[in-house]
Amino acid sequence: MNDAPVAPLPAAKDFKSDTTPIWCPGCGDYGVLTSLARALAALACRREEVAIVSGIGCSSRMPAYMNCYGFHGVHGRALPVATGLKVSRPDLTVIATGGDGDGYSIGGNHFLHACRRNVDLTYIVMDNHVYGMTKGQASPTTEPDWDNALTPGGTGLRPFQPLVIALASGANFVARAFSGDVIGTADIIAKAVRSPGFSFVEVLSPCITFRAEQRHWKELARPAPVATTDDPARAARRIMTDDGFNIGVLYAGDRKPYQPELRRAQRSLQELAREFAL
Ligand SMILES: Cc1ncc(C[n+]2csc(CCOP(=O)(O)OP(=O)(O)O)c2C)c(N)n1
Ligand code: SF4
Repeated sequence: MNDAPVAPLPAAKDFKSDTTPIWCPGCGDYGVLTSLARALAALACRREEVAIVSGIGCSSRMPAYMNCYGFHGVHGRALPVATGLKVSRPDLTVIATGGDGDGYSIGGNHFLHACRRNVDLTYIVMDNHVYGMTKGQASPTTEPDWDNALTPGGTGLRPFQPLVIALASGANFVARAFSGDVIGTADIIAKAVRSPGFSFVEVLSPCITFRAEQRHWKELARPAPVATTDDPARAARRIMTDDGFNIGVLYAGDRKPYQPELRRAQRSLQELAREFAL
């Protein structure tokens, strides 16, 4: 009989690392970090069972601030890495995190196909409608008339509709959250992780440095006045006609997640390393 003591489950604070975030004071991403830690504790996860995968950007620094497995990778490539990890280690809870630039510009193609594949992952995008890390360029979700030094007069381009695109591409769970509501966001993240298949959580997360006007999002964000639907067309219609500030789980479906049968590796790691040695 194994009498080894079972370690107590980690609390939310245990999911935060000792690394102090270098985000600007007041950045919305602090709230998302706290929500993510709360959600994992509420889900009774153990630190060694969770992996956070990201690309590049202020929001993509998330793995460094979490105390679990993490992979801070290449710009726009969080989802292919997370997908590969989940299909080869289905026992892990895999969460990809990043920003609107990372996920919808350079990573846009991967976003479509991750929704379509429906691997059992959660993807959290901290959307601030700007490239924060590279000092304020317009992103795919930037309003067309956002006038700044880099895009005088605004881009004039139609903004990307991430939630509708996720629905059309096959995501099995689609939600919108607001970083200023830490408890509500934690609840939505927990539901996303519990939901089988690809779960997409768009968190409105203000960049107070390059989009100071986003401080007003706290007055605009409110619970969606409608219940979660399992009809993607209805969810898409609602999202396309709301003002972008309805918060909650907007769609939850029942598509079977994609999980290929695990096979034994054909090559050893040493063999592969030898092949790539310079
Ligand atoms: C291949 C490549 N292209 C461009 C960059 C420069 N770059 C770094 S982060 C970033 C955009 C980040 O914006 P977003 O994902 O919205 O994150 P935020 O900083 O706003 O959280 C860009 C263009 C890069 N690191 N790698
Ligand atoms: S630049 Fe914007 S997104 Fe980046 S840390 Fe500062 S407030 Fe946050």
